[in-house]
Amino acid sequence: MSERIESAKQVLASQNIETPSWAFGNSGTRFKVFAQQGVPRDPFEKLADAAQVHRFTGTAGSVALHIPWDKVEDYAALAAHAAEQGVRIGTINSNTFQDDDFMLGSVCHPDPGVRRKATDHLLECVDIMDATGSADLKLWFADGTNYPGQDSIADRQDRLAEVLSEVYGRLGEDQRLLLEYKLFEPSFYHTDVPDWGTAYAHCTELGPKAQVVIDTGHHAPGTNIEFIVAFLLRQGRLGGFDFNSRFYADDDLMVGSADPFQLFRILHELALREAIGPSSGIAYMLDQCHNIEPKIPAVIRSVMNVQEATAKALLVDRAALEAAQTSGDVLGANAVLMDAYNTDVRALLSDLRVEQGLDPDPMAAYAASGYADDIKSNRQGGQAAGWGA
Ligand code: LRH
Ligand code: MN
Repeated sequence: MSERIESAKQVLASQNIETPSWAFGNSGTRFKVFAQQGVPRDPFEKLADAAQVHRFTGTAGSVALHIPWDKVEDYAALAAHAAEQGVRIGTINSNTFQDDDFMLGSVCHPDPGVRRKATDHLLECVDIMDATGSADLKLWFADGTNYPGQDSIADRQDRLAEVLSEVYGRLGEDQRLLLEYKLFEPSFYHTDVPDWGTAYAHCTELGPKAQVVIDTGHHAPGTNIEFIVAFLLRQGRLGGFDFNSRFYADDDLMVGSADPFQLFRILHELALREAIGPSSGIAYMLDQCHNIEPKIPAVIRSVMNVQEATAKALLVDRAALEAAQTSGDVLGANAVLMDAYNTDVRALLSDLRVEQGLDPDPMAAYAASGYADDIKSNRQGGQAAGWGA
């Protein structure tokens, strides 16, 4: 066991969980956005808040941006600011779901002029990647229909493929396109990229620089997400995760808060294939909204939840598991996994943090830092950041 603990610590020390700039801004539901005090007013302040998560966890060294929510005059200056804060700019997220012209779709819209507008936004996002040094462009499309007959499902796939091919052609040597799927919302009859199969098919059609992103909140209830993980890993098409959790739909709650066992099962499939560390090429990202809870502590807690699930997955006795699996020992195999899941890894992670020169308790350390009070008192005036929906 001690050997497994030491190798687990090495992998955990290499883990990076990318935080989303929009998690630090105001967010809510169609019913209400409850504004919070001290919320960032621009991308520079969002990066400063994200840097606090890295400061206390040591595991959140990159921050995903969302365009235009994080639009600035000088992206190189923003990247320099990130470096000063001890983090770097990661994935660039496009947004073709808030412009009035995109009511009937963006890249799948019947009107070629609207598709052109959407495509130009995606190409602008690649220009921003060149300026920030980002490798990944993440594409999620709200595109779909609300009523049967509203549009041709097949024609929309042709339109999507055409746009994706143009954007793919624009990517630089070391850049990737990450395609995210979602079952429904805001479209309620069909969504043009509704599931992993559709995303996978478009990615294989495009080429090796196109990979699939799994947002853990984007599946039908009861979906076995770890199967999708194992399948895409085997195909070499798993580009990344948008981690969050949900009880019902795309609730965007803290990862691991609704179903920590599911998160463990997902990390188990990744650990089995040594696909945890940065060398795996898998972008581990959070995609969450903290509608009623304080935002920076919520992101710190989320990073810790991923670390705990990862640590448990790395403690699985692989030899015993394989022996039980090959001998058809159903209960034995399940017991090996449950032993790891039922292992309390909090002491292991506290020790690791101390070895990394960090406070063993990131939540308490952040609370004691006084940062929360500072931003409440210093961030007076200006427009608090949000989704601007
Ligand atoms: C869509 C989504 C997508 C983002 C948005 C913030 O539901 O998961 O990843 O662009 O949330
Ligand atoms: Mn997402």
